[in-house]
Order: sequence, then C-alpha cells, then structure tokens
Amino acid sequence: MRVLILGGDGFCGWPSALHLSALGHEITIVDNLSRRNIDNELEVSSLTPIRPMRERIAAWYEVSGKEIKFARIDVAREYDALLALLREIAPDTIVHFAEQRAAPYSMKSAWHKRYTVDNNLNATNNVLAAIVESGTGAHLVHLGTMGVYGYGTAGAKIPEGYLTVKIENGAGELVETEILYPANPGSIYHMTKTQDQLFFAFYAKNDKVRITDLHQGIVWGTQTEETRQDERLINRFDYDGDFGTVLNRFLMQAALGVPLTVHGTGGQTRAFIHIQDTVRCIELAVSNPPKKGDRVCIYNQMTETHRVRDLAQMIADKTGAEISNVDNPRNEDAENDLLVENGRLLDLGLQPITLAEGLMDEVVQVARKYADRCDRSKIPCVSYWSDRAK
Ligand code: NAD
Ligand code: USQ
Repeated sequence: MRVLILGGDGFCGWPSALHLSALGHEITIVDNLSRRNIDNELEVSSLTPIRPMRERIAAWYEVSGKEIKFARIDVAREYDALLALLREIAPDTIVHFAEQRAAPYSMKSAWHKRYTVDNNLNATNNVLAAIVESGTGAHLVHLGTMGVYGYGTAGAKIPEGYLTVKIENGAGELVETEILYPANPGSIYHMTKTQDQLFFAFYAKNDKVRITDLHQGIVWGTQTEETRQDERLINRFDYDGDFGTVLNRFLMQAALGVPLTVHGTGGQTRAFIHIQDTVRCIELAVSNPPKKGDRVCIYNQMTETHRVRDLAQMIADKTGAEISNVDNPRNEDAENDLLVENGRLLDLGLQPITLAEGLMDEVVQVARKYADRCDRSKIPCVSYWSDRAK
C-alpha cells in the first residue's frame, strides 16, 4: 500500500512509519517539524538524541534497504501543497498524527490555546477536504485520544465510540438510537480531539470518506523493534513538564534520582499503551479499513488502566525513588475510576504488552544512558489550567 504518515517525525509517527515500511508499504512522511521548533521555544530537547529527518531516513535505508520519502508541509496551513501531494502519490491510506498533542502546552497562555485550536482543527479539516478534492478515496486513520470521553464512568465500561441510548419520542414511546459517547474534554488540546470527531462524522456521512479514529491512551516506552536497530533511528523521549507523559516522566525521574512528581493525591486513573503496541495498532487499523459509506470506525487504543499514585509506588518500590505529591497544575478530578471497552483491536489480533519489569527497565536504561542531556529545571509542570492555580 502507499501510505502517507502525517506527523511522521514525532514520537508515535516515526516508529509507525518504520514499522509500516518494514512490512513493505511505500511510505511518505509529511511533517512541518513544528514539534522540534516547540522544543526550541521551550528551551528543552528530547532526552534521546533524535537525528534530523534526512539522517533518520538515510539510516533506515542503510539498515533495511527500504526508502521513505519526506515532504515538509504544514498540513494546517499549506493546503495546496497537501492537495498536490495527494494527487501525486494517490495514497491508499493516510495516517494522521499531525497535531499539537500536549495538554499542558495547550493551556500555557491564550496564544497556546489559539495555536492548538488553529493547528489541530485546520490540519484535520484540510486532510479531509483534500481527500475529497483529490478524489483519491484514501482511508484516513486518525490518532484521537481516550481524553475525548473524559475519564469518568457511570459504572459501565466506556464503549468504543458509540453509546446506545433510549429516548422518548413525541408519542411517549422509548426509541433506541446510537450517539457518539458524550465528549468531556479536560484541556484545550483534548477539546480539539472532540471537535475532530464531528469533522469525521460529517465527512463520513456527506462524502463517504472511510475513516478510522483511534482513541489512544497515554503512550509509554521509547523504542520499538525498528527504532532499536540503529542509534540513528532512536525515538523521541519527552520528559519536560509540558510534553513528558506521566509514566515516562516517572521512569526518567527514577533514573535520575529525583522525586516522582505525583500531581495532588495521584488518584487519577488513566489508560495506557506501550509504543510497540501503538505501531501494531496502526498496522491493524491500516489493514482493516471500513467500507465506503460506513460510519466512522472507532477503536479504544489502550491496553490497561492504572492509577497515577499506584504507578509511582510501583516505580518507587522498584528503584527506591522518593515520591513527591506536588500541587496539581490541572483542573481535573482528584480521584476517578476508569473502565474501558477495548475488545475491537484485540479481536483484530492485538496481543497487549502490559506493564512489565523488562520494558520498564528498558526505559530506565535509556533514561540513564542519556541522563546528562536532562535539564532538571524543565521537569516541573509550570503550565496552569487556571489563574486560581498559580
Ligand atoms: P508528537 O508531537 O511527538 O508528534 C506530532 C508530529 O506532528 C510532530 O512531528 C509535529 O512536528 C507534527 N505536526 C504537528 N502539527 C503539524 C502540522 N500542522 N503539519 C505537519 N506536521 C505537524 O506527538 P505524538 O506523541 O507522536 O502524538 C501523535 C498523535 O497521537 C497526536 O495526534 C496525539 O494527539 C496522539 N496521541 C498521542 C499520545 C501520547 O501519549 N503520545 C496518546 C494518545 C494520542
Ligand atoms: N501527572 C502527574 N505527574 C506528572 C505528569 C502527569 O501526576 O508529572 C498526571 C496528570 O495530572 C494526569 C495524568 O498524570 O492526571 C496523565 O497526564 P499525562 O501528561 O501523562 O497525559 P495527558 O495530559 O492526558 O496527555 C497524554 C498525551 C496526549 C494523549 C493523552 C491520552 O500527551 O497526547 O491524548 O495522554 S489520554 O490521557 O488517555 O487522554
């Protein structure tokens, strides 16, 4: 298959591009390198020494004999270039990772809120409009988030996208229907993903675009089978207060011997998935497109749930790290339970990797190896959800 990977320079996009290339797909990465520029803005860099895109691609060719093409396009702003690329390549599938993905970054200031909304919503709408205008009929696979649902539960498992409800009609009868599970975003970033869902529902209905939306949990780990093959293929490792996600941050903090930064009581329960499973899920989504005219195909892409304080305790027990309960910069429930349906990817053949010592050790080893690249002043999260929290 010809596959475009939008956002293919990023943490999930790069290993996914390599994995699909290893499977024999013809890969073109599209990226505007905005994530690398945000590192410049925040004066931080990936803990791992990621190489420039051309060097990454050349290394992959040396290692695998497979070519990956690269186009530097801003998907949110350069619509004509995107359309021309779609016409030139006529992709069978487009995997869309190209959004600003950090909740704290999206809440930093009015500028960051506006940037996140402009970037993410225009990127998604541009891709959809270009699929329609180019007439390629490409299947769009999008990375959504578990955060579209919020993290609460009414006692039942959160379904994969759609909720069956009964409403009373004018004649007093109960009528059954299906709706998108009610959106409940917890940050401007998460809100853009809830709005993406409406774009997808509309384009699937109106233009019969084939769309898969993957509601992914928090990704942890760094390396995959392919990125491990050469130092120059190494994946990103974000550890800073804006882009570092909780489990990788804790593992890095343990490796450095600094206290684990648990927000509040650490009672937040979240969904997790290892990066190796992310790339496998992308493979499964790419190989199982919905039919033309189908509603949006939604999967919950997560393999396990954990409470933040339990994760911290597990790592502390293993490494002797201290736990520090810091004021929570976010507006979120101090404690929540989370029950999630995730049978659809399992039915397609996903064999989940769960939080295992070996894998956690690997992340700690990676963190130790590059510890001298860490700027400790960038560890605290200093992006606040409201003035009250300052
Ligand atoms: P990332 O920031 O590492 O990668 C995103 C890539 O997209 C970057 O290389 C960036 O330069 C590029 N990009 C952003 N806007 C663009 C634009 N307008 N035009 C072209 N390129 C653009 O993020 P990631 O962790 O790889 O996340 C990828 C996707 O997966 C995101 O949509 C994110 O919401 C979703 N996701 C990530 C996680 C996680 O834990 N990392 C969890 C759930 C969902
Ligand atoms: N947290 C801590 N200490 C830290 C960092 C975070 O206690 O040092 C807490 C946060 O307060 C939050 C939880 O850990 O309760 C998760 O935070 P996170 O930064 O790991 O995850 P989140 O902001 O939700 O965002 C990440 C990705 C995002 C993706 C989302 C999936 O950055 O792209 O969409 O995970 S999900 O959480 O399932 O919505």
